[in-house]
Amino acid sequence: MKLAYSMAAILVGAVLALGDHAGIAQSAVVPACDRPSPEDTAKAFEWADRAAVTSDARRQGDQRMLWYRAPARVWEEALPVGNGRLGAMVFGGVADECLQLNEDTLWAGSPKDASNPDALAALPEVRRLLFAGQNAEATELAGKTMMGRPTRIQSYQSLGELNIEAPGAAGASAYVRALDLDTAIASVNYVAGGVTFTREMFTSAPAGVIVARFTASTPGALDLKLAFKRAKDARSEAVPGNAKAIRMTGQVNADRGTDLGMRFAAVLLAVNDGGTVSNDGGRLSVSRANAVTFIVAASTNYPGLGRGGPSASTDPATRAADAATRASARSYDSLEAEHVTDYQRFFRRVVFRLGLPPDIAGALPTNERLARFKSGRPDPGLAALYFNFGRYLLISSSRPGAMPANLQGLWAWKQANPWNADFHTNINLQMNYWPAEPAALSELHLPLFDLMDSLVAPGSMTAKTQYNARGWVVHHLTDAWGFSACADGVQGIWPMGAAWLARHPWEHYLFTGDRAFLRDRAWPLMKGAAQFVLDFLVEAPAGTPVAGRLVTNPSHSPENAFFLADGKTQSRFTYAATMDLEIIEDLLKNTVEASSVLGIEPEFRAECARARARLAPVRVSPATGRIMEWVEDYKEVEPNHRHTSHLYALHPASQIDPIMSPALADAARKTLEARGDGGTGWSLAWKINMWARLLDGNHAGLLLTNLLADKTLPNLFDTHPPFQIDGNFGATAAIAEMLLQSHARQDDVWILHLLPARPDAWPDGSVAGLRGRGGFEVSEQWLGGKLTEARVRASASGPVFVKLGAKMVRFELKAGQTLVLDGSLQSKK
Ligand code: FUC
Repeated sequence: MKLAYSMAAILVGAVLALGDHAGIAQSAVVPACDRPSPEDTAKAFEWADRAAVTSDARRQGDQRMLWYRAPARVWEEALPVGNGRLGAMVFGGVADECLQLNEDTLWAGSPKDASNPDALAALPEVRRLLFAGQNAEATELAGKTMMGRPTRIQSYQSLGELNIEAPGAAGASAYVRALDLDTAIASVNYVAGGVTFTREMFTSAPAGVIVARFTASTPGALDLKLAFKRAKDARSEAVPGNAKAIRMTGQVNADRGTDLGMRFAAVLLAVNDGGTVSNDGGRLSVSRANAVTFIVAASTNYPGLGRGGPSASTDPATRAADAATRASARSYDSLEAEHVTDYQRFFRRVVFRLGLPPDIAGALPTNERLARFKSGRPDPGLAALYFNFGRYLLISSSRPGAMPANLQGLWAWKQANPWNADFHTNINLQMNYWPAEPAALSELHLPLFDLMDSLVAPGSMTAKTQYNARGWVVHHLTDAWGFSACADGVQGIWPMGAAWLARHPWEHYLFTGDRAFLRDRAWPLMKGAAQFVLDFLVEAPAGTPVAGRLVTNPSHSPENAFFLADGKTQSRFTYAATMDLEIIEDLLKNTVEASSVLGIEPEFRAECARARARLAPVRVSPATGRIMEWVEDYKEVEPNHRHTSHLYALHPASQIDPIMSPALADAARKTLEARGDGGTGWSLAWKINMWARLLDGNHAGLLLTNLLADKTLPNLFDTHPPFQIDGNFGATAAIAEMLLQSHARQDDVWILHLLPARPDAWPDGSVAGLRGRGGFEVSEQWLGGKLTEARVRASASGPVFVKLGAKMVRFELKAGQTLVLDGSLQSKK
């Protein structure tokens, strides 16, 4: 068996020349996610059943259920529901239920070209100063000339709250609040005064509304009062002509009277079984009902990504009322059935369980389970729950046609949120989408591509104005309005956002084999991002460590700082930060390959290849044996800094790999060891992916333990702190990466690496439906630390390598065929 992959990178002394990887000709592959795989799903349910504890534990504490014995006291204990566009955080209060509401287009601000026209004239001098080691002078000049106008963006906003009073519910017992990840339904159950009360809440994507059903075991026992609330800019009122409806309407920044922003509306409509419903201005009262279904709809006059400012012709109140009225004409059962079917077509593609009975922890409420885990008691099922929750969150916050998942996904309770709940492009937005392909949620990647499409026009303007470059650029963050300039502080002069984002449509192609997508959507985005970097790269002058090679200037290693050679002066600003070179290497390699696959634009392909051959190399420090983060072996101001940017080549890219480039992988390991095992939630999540790529399951498992124990809120949201959803998504991708890897090829044939980084703490488990590059669907079962069965389903005919430990076997598969393997990689059929 050959251990070296054909695309091996070459290590020359301590210098990496990132190798020339032959282009592959992918045959037409049917998008994997469109195909249900009943056979594999059924198999996984069978495995799951064997591993289930008791029916009671499955119902309550299973790896697909979050549940609690008390209402949420704070937002971070509430449970999220969402349909990509509309979201709610369900608090579950007995006498005071609260649904905190979000609509994913509700942003403050408006579109403006923030490109700084002074930047271009200053650029040569900024570059000269940085090459000359005058970092402070360069920082000062760039700070004055290159920052966006304005420098700051405005925030994604909470829509408000729906408050529900339930008088007479005091003294409740048998309280259970839950979120069922298999149905995407949040529920509240309790007994008060001998009556059993139940609530079920979900956000339907097909109906476009939030649905809440309140029932009681005794007829006429429901007495409720409902009202919308928002801190400012809104008013609540009765809906004209409908006694069973109220609404809240408003406009962002209405209290300022200037810089008026988006208009928004939320409508609540009640459908009661028995009793009466009335409204008193903005308050809805339900009296003596047997059951009642509430429909909440919301809308804004956001015109869509890249379509300019708020639309004057859209009336959000009418739109919301129409959606609510349509849904209210349907029975609760039909809305629920439609919602569950819609949701499960995504969720049930992957079934993942860890552990065998008796799973004591699985029967505990989620907060108690988390506390038990924090105290050091093992609970592998918690990792499976976290993975399942991560998939739930992506299905709930990123649907085709909606906005992409932001820093908080969809759920944000303030009008000015931490980091504006924006789209940060120096790690966070990309991390949100890491699970999309491997965790079989490929279509949910599409909102990211919509955002990228919408950034091409403003990003091209910024590229031209600030750098006189072709293509499109995005710096370290963006918003709903196409912001592409430099934000916040000088760390915002980081023109690599588009170049990093461009690997996402390429990955979408690699997983799905969708050539039409590659040609029509991925290629223009990749080409534009590549054009920008080609024009931005400059030759490092004589006297620099990489003289004669192409480098970026100015440059940052997000958002880290170093000491200059004097050991005292701090700087962040530099040239040729390693991450830039790795991003560009990856982008140019992928662009060359994409143009070969499509058979188009040979001149541009050659231009990319020429630049790629001249790129400054990634280097290993002779002093520390680590991957150098900057062009010189600077000492870090904060050695445990949260960003591990200079290991981009290890993950998300794959130029560093323990098999194809062992020396570099060793340097990456030393780098990770020096960074330490702590960090913000997302930082831990990134490092778990990296340890998985280093095939070190136990170290990956250790960091996952740290994430669950230290950076996980009671509702399983990841915390930076505060709450930031990237860690949820990053760790979900990392768990997939621990179970299956597919980034490597040998002789242009994909390698499916089974259980590449399984920690010892996960001796038993099963996963069905993970996806591998090349259009494969993979299921695995293992017991006592040994693979017992694997199934590989191909979406196109052709060869594949399957690897387990040191063994690798080549198989020829036909489209639609499922290969069933035993624990020695022998075909069972
Ligand atoms: C990046 C990180 C911060 C934070 C912010 C939203 O810039 O460096 O830690 O996560 O994004």
